[in-house]
Amino acid sequence: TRICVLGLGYIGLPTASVFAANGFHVVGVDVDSQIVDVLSKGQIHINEPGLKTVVCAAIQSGNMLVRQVPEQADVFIIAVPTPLKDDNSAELSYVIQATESILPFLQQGNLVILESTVPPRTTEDILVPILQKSGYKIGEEIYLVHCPERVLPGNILHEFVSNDRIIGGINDKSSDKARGIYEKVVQGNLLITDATSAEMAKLMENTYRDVNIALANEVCRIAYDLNLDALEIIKLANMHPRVNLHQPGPGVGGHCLAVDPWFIVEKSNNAELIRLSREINDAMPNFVVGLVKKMLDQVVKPKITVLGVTYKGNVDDIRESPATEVIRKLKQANIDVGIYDPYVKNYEFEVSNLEEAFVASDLILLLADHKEFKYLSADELGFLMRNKQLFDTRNCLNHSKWKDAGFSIKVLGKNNQ
Ligand code: SAJ
Repeated sequence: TRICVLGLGYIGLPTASVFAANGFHVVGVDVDSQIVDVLSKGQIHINEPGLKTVVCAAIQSGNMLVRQVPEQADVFIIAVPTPLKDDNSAELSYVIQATESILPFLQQGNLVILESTVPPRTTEDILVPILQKSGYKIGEEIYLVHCPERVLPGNILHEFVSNDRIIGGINDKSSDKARGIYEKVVQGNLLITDATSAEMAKLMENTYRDVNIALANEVCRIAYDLNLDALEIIKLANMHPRVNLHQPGPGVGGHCLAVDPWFIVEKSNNAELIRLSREINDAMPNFVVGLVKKMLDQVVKPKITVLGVTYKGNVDDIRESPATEVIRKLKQANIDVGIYDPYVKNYEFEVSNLEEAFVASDLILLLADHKEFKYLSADELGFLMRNKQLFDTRNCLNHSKWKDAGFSIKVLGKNNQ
């Protein structure tokens, strides 16, 4: 079986290489010539545990080719980005372009799989009409499913294989065809439904998490009003067998939770809690900046060291990262900011080396919980600083170590320290 994967990003690249590693002949397609160049040389443009090995093996075995334009295949998998437009609606142009790009190569019996996350009804209302232009009967001669990805960045390869997978066909024949492909590589259950239910179920997974984090962030803010420790309260409440509050943080980022709930808001006026949760989470960077300003109100010309700018720990992805908003607001307040992040090279702000980021600093502001930060030397870094203050918004460092080095410690949510 020959598979053509369109889009070689965080989802498309693991998908293409895992299928290739399982014996499928895969053509990976990306419109970006730089990505095609890098992959052809056996390098990868994404930092994801284990991915380089699988991609190299796939390319060296000859099972995976990388191209800038699609080719004929039995199965086409569309895994291109669906970003948010300024008006908070879905930017579907990449999905539309990718679908149109396969039209000249479609043959009777082909299966088209949309993996990109999309607003409900996109498969039925947008993909079906585009594919009809091929002249084939969609559902009878060309099969079509929405099969949303569910993998967690940082653990993609494991989750790709072991998670259950939703397969939403535009008809039963389409779902059957897709099941035949995924059962070759997925060990989890394959859950068959219709395309629109699959779209909505995917969006609800990330919305559930976003709403739950908004609740945790609200507890965090209430705790500041009441002089309480929100983290302790969440921990205690979670001892109840049916309660699972998530953790507060400096905001919710990434290409999924910060984006997907809007795809529901776009389609229904009844998505009130969903919209409010987005707004609560989007307000967290400003809340954190307010706390930082209080910590520095005695300091003339303050400098802050930001540790970690990615949207969460142990990934290199800066899309929708709350750190960007925090840094922008700090700079607007004329606060000097030194940034250290071992995962990030290209960023809209300058990322320094460790020493530059810490020298003459008045406060360490930890925004992403990279595992490497646990091993930083509190003594040596404290020696470089002007004032020894630490604000840990992820509650991830060993605070007694920093305290012993003379730091005063604040943790987001613990207002009664
Ligand atoms: N976050 C908190 N508090 C928490 C958990 C997370 O503030 O208790 C923040 C993180 O710091 C980050 C954001 O939320 O900024 C999102 O991180 P995440 O680890 O929750 O999720 P993602 O965006 O990396 O991946 C999610 C996953 N969805 C769910 O767990 C329901 C993943 O399975 C999806 O495949 C992925 O979205 C996707 O691509 O849709």
